[in-house]
Order: sequence, then C-alpha cells, then structure tokens
Amino acid sequence: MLKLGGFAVSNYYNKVKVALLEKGIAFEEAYHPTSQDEEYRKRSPMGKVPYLDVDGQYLCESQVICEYLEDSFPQTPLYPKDALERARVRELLATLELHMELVARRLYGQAFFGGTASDETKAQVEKELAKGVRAFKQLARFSPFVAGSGLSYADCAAGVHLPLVSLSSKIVLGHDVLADCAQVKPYLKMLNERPAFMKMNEDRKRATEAMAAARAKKG
Ligand SMILES: N[C@@H](CCC(=O)N[C@@H](CS)C(=O)NCC(=O)O)C(=O)O
Repeated sequence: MLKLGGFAVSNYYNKVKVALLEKGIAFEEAYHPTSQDEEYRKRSPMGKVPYLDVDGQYLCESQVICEYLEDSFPQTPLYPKDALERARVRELLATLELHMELVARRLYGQAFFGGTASDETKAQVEKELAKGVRAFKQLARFSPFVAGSGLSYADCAAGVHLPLVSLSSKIVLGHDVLADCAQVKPYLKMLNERPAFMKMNEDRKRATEAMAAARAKKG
C-alpha cells in the first residue's frame, strides 16, 4: 500500500493527502518530521515533507507525487482532458506555489513560530506577493473550481496554500493580501465542505494542536 510520509501540519503534505482522498486511493500515513539526517534524505533528498513510499521506493516533491498518482490511478481524474485546460491547471499550480506560497513562506517564522522577519524581508515579500496575487486573480476562474468546472490539483494546492498566504500576510504585513479577492472566501468554504477536505482539515487541526502542546511543554 502507498505510504504518505510527513506530518499533517504541512501544507504540501496536505495537498497530496487531499488528492489521495479525493481520488479514493488507499494509503497509509507515516509520521516523519523534516530532517537533514542521511537516513531521511534517502526518502526525501532535500529533507522536506512530504514523500511517498511506493513499495519501498521513494518519491519526493508534492507535484511530482501528484503526477505519479494521476499516471497510476487515472480513475477520478484531477486534470481535465483537454491539453490546454490541463496546462491551465499547471499554470495556476505554478502561480500558487512559486509566486505566492514560496514568497509568503518567508513570513511563516514570524507568523507562526515566534521568529522575526526583517524589514527588508517584509518589504521584498510585500512587493513580490502583490505580483503573485495579481497573477492569481488574473488566472483563477472560480467556476466553481479554481481552474474551471472540475476539481483539479490546483484546488488541492489552493485549498491548503491560500489560507496560509492570507494569515501570514495579515499577521506580519498587517493586511491580508487576498482581502480584495472576494471569491476566495466562498471558494474555500465550498472546498472545505467536501468530505476529503473536511478529513484533511480535521487531521490538520489535531496535529497543529498536538504540535503547539509539545512546544509549550518544551518551554
Ligand atoms: N517543493 C516542495 C515543498 C515542500 C516543503 O517546503 N515542505 C515543508 C513543510 S510544509 C518542509 O519540508 N520544510 C522543511 C525544509 O524546507 O527543510 C514540495 O512541493 O513538496
């Protein structure tokens, strides 16, 4: 059976998990924190989360894992049939991950883990996020899914990344960079009513609480 490695607080882990759940693929979860240990790097060469264990063979990078899932389990597709429409999904994925999540990530230390972002970082993030959000608004369709009429991998990514982009910018920059994109809130609400997203979010909340409790205990 496929094993998803990582932990349920990670947005990239949850992107793959919700895709597995939406596609109805049987899988197990294997808890592992991020690590630079040699042993862990055999599974995930950058030491990141998630990885996928396919009968003892390991895959890293969430989108690579999603492509593997789509190739191996074509039933319940999470890409449209048409080549240009498939490219639209990938365009949104790249925008969400390279130009929004990866940029906002520089704020997570301050937003969620008691760190401090320098004024220079904040100014750079503010500038780059504005461009990413502008591109997202241009590309997102919300009809009703982010890339069109069918649920796709872009929704698996948007559902886990957009809340973090909103929250981290609100906390660190003092304003939610997605506030003037009115479709985002009802769209996320619609996604979060789906059983797969509900399950992923329940597990995420439980794991987040456990992580906070463990940190508090450590002091
Ligand atoms: N491009 C990677 C990003 C994964 C990623 O950044 N995961 C975070 C957890 S949400 C992580 O492992 N961080 C630790 C690190 O970067 O060393 C993917 O799509 O899988």
